[in-house]
Amino acid sequence: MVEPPRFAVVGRVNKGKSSIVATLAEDPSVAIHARPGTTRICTRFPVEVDGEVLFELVDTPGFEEADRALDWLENEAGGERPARVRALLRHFVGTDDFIEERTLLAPIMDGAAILYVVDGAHPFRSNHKAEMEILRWTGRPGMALVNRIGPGDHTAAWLDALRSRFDVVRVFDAHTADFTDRIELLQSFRTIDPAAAPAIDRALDAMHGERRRRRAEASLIVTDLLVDALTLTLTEAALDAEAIEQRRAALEERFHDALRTREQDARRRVERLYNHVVAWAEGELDRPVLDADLFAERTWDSLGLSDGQVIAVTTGAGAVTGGAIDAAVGGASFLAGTAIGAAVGLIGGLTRLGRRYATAGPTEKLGALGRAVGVGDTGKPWRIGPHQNPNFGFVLLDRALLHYRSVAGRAHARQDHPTLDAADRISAGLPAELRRALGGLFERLRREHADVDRETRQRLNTRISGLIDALDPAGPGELPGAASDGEPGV
Ligand SMILES: Nc1nc2c(ncn2[C@@H]2O[C@H](COP(=O)(O)OP(=O)(O)O)[C@@H](O)[C@H]2O)c(=O)[nH]1
Ligand SMILES: [Mg+2]
Repeated sequence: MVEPPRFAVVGRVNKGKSSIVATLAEDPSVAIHARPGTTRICTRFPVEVDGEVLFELVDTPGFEEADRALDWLENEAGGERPARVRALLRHFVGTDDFIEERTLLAPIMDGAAILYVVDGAHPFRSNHKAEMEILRWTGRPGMALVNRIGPGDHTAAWLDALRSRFDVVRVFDAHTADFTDRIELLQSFRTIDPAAAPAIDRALDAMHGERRRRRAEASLIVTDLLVDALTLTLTEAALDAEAIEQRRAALEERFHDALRTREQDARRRVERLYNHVVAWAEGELDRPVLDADLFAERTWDSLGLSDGQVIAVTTGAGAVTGGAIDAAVGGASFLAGTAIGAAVGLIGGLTRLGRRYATAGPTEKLGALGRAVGVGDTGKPWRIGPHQNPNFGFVLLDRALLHYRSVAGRAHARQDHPTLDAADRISAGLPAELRRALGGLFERLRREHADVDRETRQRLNTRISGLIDALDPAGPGELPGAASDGEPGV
């Protein structure tokens, strides 16, 4: 079996070495320090797929005394350059001299390739030359990465200085690098370390396979969420209509909470899939990762379909229309009945769609309020749900896709919280045919809520996986073109 290649990430303290390790290893547990740390040890981070180590990254302490170490190499040691570096490692064993240098050079002399990290936000200074020179003396293949921490930009000067000393020089941003950047970085190593090429090729294959597997898994998670949320019903004890009305707000909250929980669970699963689960500190896990709550008005104003598109989808699919007016609850966010019943017509439909997130059904329609399992008879339990708003599935889908895209494209070095790009109505930009297909499937789920057939689930998953593939920041595809069907966009 081929040894997995090893890369030692070296440079000065606080230049983003650990951040680069975190991003390349997809490991948010790498210690990243906002202030110069005093790590004096190397830590190895293996990159594995299916239990096989593909390559290994070594996080190292920063250079401290490069000038003096180079001076020693030049004047005190003898022999070939790599032999002199080895002599330095041996000579100071058990002393406090050159601890950082010896610690970071050890894995390199032991066969690791070099990833030299500099901060492009700060100027190149001649005292960096000693570090580069020592690394060159190791005789190991090396690549330099310019990572910018902060607003300054001295990248051009750095590139000049680095190109004369390293086989490959790249700009690599630990905070924004995505899967494609990581792949390209590995590919560069192929060219400078031919001995490692077969192992790197296998690593590249495995990483692509893993990325595909994750997309397929993410599609299933989002499909499950939609099926669960669109078919959700709760049962409330037998109460008379008056008692139900009094508890209306509480019931709605209970229903919404159950939906929120499902959404949160799906998000956690997607985050885990992409190794992001530990990025959120204890306690913060409960906080929605993307700002607005599922039932915040802001969410409904900026996601899902426009009212006009909803009408088109529902009429086109013969979906929510069709006479099931028995239990209209006026665009309410819960309870049985149709948000826009057959009799409602376009104008009424739009008015009702305005009430997207809160229950506002008139009291006289209370009979609909839970469409009791036995249609409102006292003495029988009430059924709450499924959610009747025809836009609900689209809002949920948009939120799931935005969350997925932000997680799948997120560098593991980042410690901030991702935010929702609320301006991005993904559903609204899909071709009308696709919107109608999705609307039809959503309606079918609502209708079959008690017993969803496999085929409906599979058809939904096919559509979702097309979207997931297209939205993978490192994925193979583009989203189907923007809507061009002349339907009202607002
Ligand atoms: N904005 C930004 N900050 C970064 C980047 N890389 C590292 N940092 C920050 O720089 C600081 C030092 O990073 P760290 O990886 O611990 O540096 P190390 O001492 O070289 O291992 C941390 O606060 C990081 O969050 C980057 O690409 N962009
Ligand atoms: Mg570090």
